[in-house]
Amino acid sequence: MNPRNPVSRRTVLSILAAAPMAAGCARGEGEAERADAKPASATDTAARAPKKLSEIVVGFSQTGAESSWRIAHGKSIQEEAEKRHIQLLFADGQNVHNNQVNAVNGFITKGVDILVIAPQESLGWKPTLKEAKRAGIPVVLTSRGVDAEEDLYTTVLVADFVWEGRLAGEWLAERTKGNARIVELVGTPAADVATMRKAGFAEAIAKHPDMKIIASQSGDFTRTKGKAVMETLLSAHKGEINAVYAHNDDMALGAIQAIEAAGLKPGQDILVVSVDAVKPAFEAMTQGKLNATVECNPMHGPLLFDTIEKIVRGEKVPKRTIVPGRLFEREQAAALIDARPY
Ligand code: GYE
Repeated sequence: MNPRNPVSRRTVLSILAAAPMAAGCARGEGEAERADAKPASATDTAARAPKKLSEIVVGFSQTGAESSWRIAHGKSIQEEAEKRHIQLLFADGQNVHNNQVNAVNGFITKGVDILVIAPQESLGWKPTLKEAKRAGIPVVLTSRGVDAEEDLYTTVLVADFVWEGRLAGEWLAERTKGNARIVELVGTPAADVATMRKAGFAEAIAKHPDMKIIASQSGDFTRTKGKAVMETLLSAHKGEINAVYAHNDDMALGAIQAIEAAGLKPGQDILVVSVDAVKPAFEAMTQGKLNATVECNPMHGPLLFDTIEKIVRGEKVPKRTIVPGRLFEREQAAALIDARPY
């Protein structure tokens, strides 16, 4: 917490000052952020420039702490807020959608200046987003999107999740010469990222008639569930499985434990490919247990606060920013592991 900005006094100021900013944002939003739209008019900009950046309060609702990716994401945002002396109120949703909705509603009542939401689930946000819009509080989505009209939020910072799934599928097709019996460990099913990583992978393997998903189950993006699901599937499909596609590294790492416990060699008897490229995945790659991972960069802090600063200054921001990634194979891991930032 920034000692120069005690919440109690600031909250009152925020509520008073949020109104003009809100009116400007609510009006300009949908159009102002599109690349082809005209920038907000001078009047709009003036109307919504009420404060110094050091005076704003950002309310951040995080999904929870399900994965190494998520920890790095939250840390990047908190560190960047501190660096810029911007007050950040942090609410840990503990991976429960309603906790997040309640936290965000609380932030709106408090009168924060900006809402940052990393939504656990994509559905069920419309009433809260409408309320934020009515109160004139800009909403920045990070790490996942929501299923709601575009004018209900200002901008979204994500990766191309369909592309990630497709890349994992294409890699597996190449490695297995189009012949694989695959277990898919799905992320949180109500999250857009899981749907999209599933769709991209399905699209890539559809071109190969001998690539079959023999089981597709959710491990909720956690290592514990990834391991438990893999244990069950290994005994249900004894001797059949020769590849795992996990929607994140944590579930892949759990699956690797289950494969070893079953007396098999992950990375050899069963190929494992996942998404995120966190440091523990690089460790598994150096040990030969994970074959490949598609990078999904969690370091959203600098981009997020650049975006917030633009919004506060009344500048145009794109409706969607795609954070780029790439695929890493285990052969590259040893040379790169020390430089991995997360
Ligand atoms: O890949 C996974 C996390 O939303 C992009 O959520 C994020 C995903 C990430 O728990 O590890």
